[in-house]
Amino acid sequence: MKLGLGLYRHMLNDDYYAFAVQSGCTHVIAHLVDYFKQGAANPAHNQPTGGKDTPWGVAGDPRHLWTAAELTALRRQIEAAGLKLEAIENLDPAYWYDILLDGPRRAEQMRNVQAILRAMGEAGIPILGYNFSIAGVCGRVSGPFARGGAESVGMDGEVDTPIPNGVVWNMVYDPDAPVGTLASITHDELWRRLERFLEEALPVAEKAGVRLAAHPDDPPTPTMRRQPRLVYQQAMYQRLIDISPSPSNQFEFCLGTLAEMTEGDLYQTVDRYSAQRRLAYVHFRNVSGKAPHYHETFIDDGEVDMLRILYLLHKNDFDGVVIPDHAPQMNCSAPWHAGMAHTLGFLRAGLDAVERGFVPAELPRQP
Ligand SMILES: [Mn+2]
Repeated sequence: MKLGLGLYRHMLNDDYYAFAVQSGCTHVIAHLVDYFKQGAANPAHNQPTGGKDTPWGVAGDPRHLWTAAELTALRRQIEAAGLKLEAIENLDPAYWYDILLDGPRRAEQMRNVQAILRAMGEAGIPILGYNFSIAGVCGRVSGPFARGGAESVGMDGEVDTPIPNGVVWNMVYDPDAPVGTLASITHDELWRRLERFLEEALPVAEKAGVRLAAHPDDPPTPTMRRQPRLVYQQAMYQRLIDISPSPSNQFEFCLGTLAEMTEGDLYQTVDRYSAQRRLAYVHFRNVSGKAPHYHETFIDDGEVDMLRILYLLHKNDFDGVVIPDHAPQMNCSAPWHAGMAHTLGFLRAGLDAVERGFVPAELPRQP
């Protein structure tokens, strides 16, 4: 297993690369979507939070797709700093909103996704993380929920406010959309849209040598803002993977999100999917509680035994990248860095432990 750091777009520079190397990382996961553009309730020194039903920010320029030249330059810049670029995390909603919404520009936007997959292959970037979601990551509140009053995010109940026209994936893709809200669709319709997306994207991804990695719904409630969620229980990941046996059909395996789900045994789930060799990379985050009442915690402080998770991944020969997902903000002049350094230190020690043969004392666990 390899240790990496996820960097938001405004963090893709030498200072953050040096911070990653200093923390023991060898890999970077890069976000190219600017989640923070014009976001009223979305400070850039934290994970994108937004408000409970206030979008993160404004999506990018649909006419400017990420090019092979830009992606190659990014990979070289990261390599010059002594790191490897493992994945691009998330598609800009501007590129694919009508794939999520089954709108009039769907065909054109599938060509966008295919062009990006080819560009990534050309640039030598092996994974594209995506989140097939209409509401996106929203419905959360921020507060001093983590140990010692550290600011973190969580949920304090279902969020049912409809999504305004022009918003999808919790970003504004059309600021001039007519007044009104998005009509609800069924779970079956959302799965149909995903299947169609994968049918058209996977052959291109496979040919380009790129793996598509699906993030589960965060937070994992059956519906969010009157729209269905796709993977909101641990067992539902199986349905996604059963859509296609393509080696490019993989998971962006988010432990925090999986732990927020109301059904399933997370240790069995990690064992099951890692044994199927479907994990592209893993988000490490701990939580307390279940959706829709949970909060994010420090990595060593939630309900999940993270050393046991590392043990299971190692047992199943997972050799991909693990990264901190989100961490609580620590009280100092660099709250994001401190939270990440704490998580990375924990993971570095945990990885060393399992590679040296550590087995959790409670295994096999007695009922
Ligand atoms: Mn995640």
